[in-house]
Amino acid sequence: MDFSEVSKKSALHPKPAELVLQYGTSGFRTKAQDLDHVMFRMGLLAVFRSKCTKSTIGIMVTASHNPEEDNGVKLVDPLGEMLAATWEEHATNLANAEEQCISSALENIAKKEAIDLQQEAFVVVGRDTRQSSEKLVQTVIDGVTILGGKYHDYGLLTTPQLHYMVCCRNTLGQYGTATEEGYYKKLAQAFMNLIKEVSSSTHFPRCLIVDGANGIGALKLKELQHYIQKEFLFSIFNDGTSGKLNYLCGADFVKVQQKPPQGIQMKPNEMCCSFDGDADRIVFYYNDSNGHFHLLDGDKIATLISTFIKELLIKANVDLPVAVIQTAYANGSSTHYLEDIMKVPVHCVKTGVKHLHHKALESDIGVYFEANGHGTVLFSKTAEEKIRSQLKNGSKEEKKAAAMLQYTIDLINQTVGDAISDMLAIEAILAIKGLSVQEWDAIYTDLPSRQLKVKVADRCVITTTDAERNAVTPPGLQVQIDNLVKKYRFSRAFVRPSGTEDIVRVYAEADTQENADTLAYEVSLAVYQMAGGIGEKPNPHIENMFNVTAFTKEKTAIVYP
Ligand code: G16
Repeated sequence: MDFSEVSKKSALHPKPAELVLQYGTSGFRTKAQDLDHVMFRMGLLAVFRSKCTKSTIGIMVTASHNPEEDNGVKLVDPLGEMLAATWEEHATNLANAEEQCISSALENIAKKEAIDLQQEAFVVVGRDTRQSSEKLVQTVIDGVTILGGKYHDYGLLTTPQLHYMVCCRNTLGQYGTATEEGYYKKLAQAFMNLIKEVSSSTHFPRCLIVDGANGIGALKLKELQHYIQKEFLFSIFNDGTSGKLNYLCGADFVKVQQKPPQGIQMKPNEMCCSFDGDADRIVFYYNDSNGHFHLLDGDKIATLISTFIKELLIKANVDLPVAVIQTAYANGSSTHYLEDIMKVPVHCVKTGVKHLHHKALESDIGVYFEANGHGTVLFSKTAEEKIRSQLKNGSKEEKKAAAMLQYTIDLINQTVGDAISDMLAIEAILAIKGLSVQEWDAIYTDLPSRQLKVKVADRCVITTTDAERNAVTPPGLQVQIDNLVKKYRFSRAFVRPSGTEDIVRVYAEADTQENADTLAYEVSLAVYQMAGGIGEKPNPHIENMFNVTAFTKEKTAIVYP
């Protein structure tokens, strides 16, 4: 095929000199002004991927939790999952190819993947509320059309909504109807079916305070409200009408800073939640009567959901294994509770939902959540069939539990972590189990933890192994971390280069908040000194370290049985 037209068009979307980008944890992400060429080229790549898989492919323009001035792009594979790892290399090569090499870069991919260039291609596109997103979508469409691909532009969507659309289209509607209305109706119906089982009507309507991170999630939640009016009322704060996207609000802010977002009104003991900028993450929290902040993150969500599913499986008399997938960020107490109390196998994988999703597929029921609130549940075909069969053949009680499992399957967005779907699932589970947020929180007590960021000249100097729990390079860093960890009880720490921001992330946990904070500071200093730190040196006063502005209250030490 002659790619000369592509080359001509590509010249209108020039690559900034010397800019090299990597397909990171979740696609490309950097300052919006540096992304025009990437968007065009990802339009091209999506057409190739569509031809190769003979399926619809999705492109989401978003930088999720990053600041407003950043942007990014995520490619969505046929069943709504993240782009196949083998294609990430093609994406990186294409994004970094010099202008005169675009044709040969495309030819290489076509050859390597044996792409039938005559095959039709279809791409669906969505975008978040960032100012830069609309223009960048136009550039994506330029890339798609120059290669003869057809497209549908959904306009404003949450990232999980786009994943859902892709899956619906490729399963010919089996997964749902590929419209926003289809999405809302599916979730609302499943939620209402599930809560029908709640005996007392005093639990309704459910009311929840939601921090929309000034992003797309707030808009979409308002649309969902029409479908779910009587059962569930949302008070949405940070809805984008005045504040700045992800600024002092949103799931990432709340999780990392361990404090409530600005711009919301919290009463004591009232449950609140925060979405991130593209609504694929959620965390819950409340202030107790003494004003102490309590965070219920992805680990607590995974524990509650897996407990609920396990209990229903027993009631339905369906024998299916449940596994939980976590990352190194999972709080030690959660892993201990899941493995030793709940007796659920737990697997630890690298950060990035693509890794968790992949591992979860190995289990009949795979519950995966990152501590940052990004996650979902995957049910294998076997699992779905066994549950359906019990719907027909079980006793009355077994049928009821099987029906509830079926509604849970419908409620959960199995394509990717989805703040809206996860929010409904948690609300339904709390109502069904008659649990308050305090009772949910009390299932286990988190070990105090701290996350920090360190700026270095080149974050790639840090490489890791063992699901990112051990640093391989720079030499000597891990020995240093090990020595620091030995100073504290119940302690653990690791470092890894972020795949979405130009920084190194540091995580530490220990028996007290003070020790976790000190350990995080000491490890940050080691990173700064041994991995080429730039800018201000890490500061022993955590509140002075960038992006961390306050201490959290002292938490009690954990004593394991
Ligand atoms: C993305 C990924 C998540 C990951 C997060 C942070 O989230 O989808 O799996 O945990 O980035 O990644 P890192 O620590 O490498 O920067 P989102 O919500 O920003 O798309």
